[in-house]
Amino acid sequence: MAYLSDNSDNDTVVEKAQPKLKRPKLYKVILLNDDYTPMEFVVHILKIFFNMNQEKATNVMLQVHSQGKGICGTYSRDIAETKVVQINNYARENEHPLMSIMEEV
Ligand code: TYC
Repeated sequence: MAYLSDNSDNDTVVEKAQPKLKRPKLYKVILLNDDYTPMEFVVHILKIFFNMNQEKATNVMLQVHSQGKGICGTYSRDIAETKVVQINNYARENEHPLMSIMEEV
């Protein structure tokens, strides 16, 4: 959009207004530690839901294990919500208490 700015000297000045586009919010998908889920199952989750290789998945799993939680990735709201639901359902189907949550970046 364009508009005429104040012009005390009567010159016509056309300026561009800033386009009013807001960046979509981003959400971290976070894995929480627990005492029962086997380490190999957590590594498996990180590989299938976040496309991590063995080394990366192992590092993230150990970070969650030692720090209590860890970031798996950052996504739009819809993608983050879907991942959290799928991970929590998959863990439950396999009878593990593993939990993921999402947090706004
Ligand atoms: N603490 C678990 C164990 O000792 C392993 C684990 C890691 C569980 C990460 C959950 O998100 C998790 N078997």
